[in-house]
Amino acid sequence: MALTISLTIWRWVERARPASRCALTSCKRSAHRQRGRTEIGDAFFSEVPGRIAYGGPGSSDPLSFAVYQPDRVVLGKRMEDQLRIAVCLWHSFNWPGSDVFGVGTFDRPWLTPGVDPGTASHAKLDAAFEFIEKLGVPFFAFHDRDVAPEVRTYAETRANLDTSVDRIEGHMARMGARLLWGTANLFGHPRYAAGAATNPDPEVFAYAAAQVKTMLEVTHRLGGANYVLWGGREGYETLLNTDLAREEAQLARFLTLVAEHKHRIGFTGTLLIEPKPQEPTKHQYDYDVATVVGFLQRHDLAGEYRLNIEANHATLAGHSFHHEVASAIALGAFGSIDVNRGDYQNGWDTDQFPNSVDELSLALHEILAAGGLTAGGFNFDAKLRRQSVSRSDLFHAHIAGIDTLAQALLAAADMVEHGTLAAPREERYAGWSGQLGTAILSGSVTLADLERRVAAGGIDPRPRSGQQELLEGLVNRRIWAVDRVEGPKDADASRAGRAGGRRS
Ligand code: XLS
Ligand code: CA
Ligand code: CA
Repeated sequence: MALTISLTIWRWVERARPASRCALTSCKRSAHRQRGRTEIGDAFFSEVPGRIAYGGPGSSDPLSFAVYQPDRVVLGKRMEDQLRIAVCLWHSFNWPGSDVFGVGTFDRPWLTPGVDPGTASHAKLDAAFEFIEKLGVPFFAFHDRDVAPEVRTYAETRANLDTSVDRIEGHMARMGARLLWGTANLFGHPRYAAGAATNPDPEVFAYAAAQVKTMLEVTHRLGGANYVLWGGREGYETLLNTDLAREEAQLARFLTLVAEHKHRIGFTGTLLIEPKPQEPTKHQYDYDVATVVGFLQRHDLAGEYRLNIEANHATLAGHSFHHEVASAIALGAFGSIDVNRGDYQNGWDTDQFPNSVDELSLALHEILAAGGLTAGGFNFDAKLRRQSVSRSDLFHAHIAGIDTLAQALLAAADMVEHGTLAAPREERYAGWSGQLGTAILSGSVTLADLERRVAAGGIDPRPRSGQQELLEGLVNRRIWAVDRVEGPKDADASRAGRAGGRRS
């Protein structure tokens, strides 16, 4: 019985191997190429025969984009370059669909216990890159353990990681995919139960340092645009056993070492910290944007790190996503986005795919108004619901999320072009450009000076409307007015597009 199961798995894994390993598959692949890249490989997602193309809002084909057009120019940049979309390898390929009450529900053969780790990791990577290529987005992101789960020794795990990175490099070269960010998993293994850098045991700090050094170098080797540090278990379960001052100093030391190593190896990507207020620990030190920026400034690290803001983490912190993005921009620390959503009813980190144009439009408006993304992107750190067990569900989730993002981009660009919020904001603060405002800000007046002016009767301010409802209405008008359609408008465009789908 056990033998039958492992043989079935082995056969599946063999089928999932890339074309270059099998003469027959190679022949099929070149035939596909000759047919205009209608079909990509024959591996895992065979239900989706080719690249997802733009079908327009009228298309009845759910495997087409209704809004996202990589080449459509929005505020002077291609949509693809404005959004810099990434697929994450952990939720989509390394999570079986388990929860605290039940086992995995998804069809992810490489996660089946007993499969040789190397073979499983290769099958996983091949499926992941097949997905990314068919979805047609430019970036991906991964943790070390997504592609090389821990085995018996550090050396063996490291060797497996190197083999996986070779394979990733091959896929990147083959299809032009790019790494938005790399990161190290410093939270899954039991050694990290009490944190990594903030652990009471310096040996755990050292182990975490080894992992980050390795992944920083891997990210550098793969040309990654950023490196992310999410404070996995950097926090506490109870203050009864916790020395807050020590743990803050340890975390600062760790982040300083990381920044030093970045410069030592010549990595030019951006170091990003990802705030989250709780989960898995009761209290996480990187609570929210303001907390992290304060920490960085206290330890003279503000010039080294920016922030990766996740929508669901913002809501867990009791903020809106809009607030966290606007705060990071205002504090000069904005870096990148993990795009997803939570559930307002339960307060968990549900990591659902985004579906609200209204919410994303406001965050995107802040980003565009500040000049748009540079090294950052929109990483789909989002996961399917456990009942979404079809392979095609992963496509439907990403397509719907990407279209939401694209529609929000159009609305945000429209607001920037119309000065919908910039003009009223400027008018609201106009007094600060006048004689009194500039005198206060330049430090040329004292409290006593100001009191004298008020007492002399020269200053008698009247309340003015904040115009909130007016602005809410104006924002909605821009969201409703935006033109989703450019280029082919009929439903058949999706099929035509798929037949000749280009990689952009
Ligand atoms: C978990 C975080 C994590 C980071 C990467 O809540 O979102 O997935 O993005 O380690
Ligand atoms: Ca995240
Ligand atoms: Ca999350």
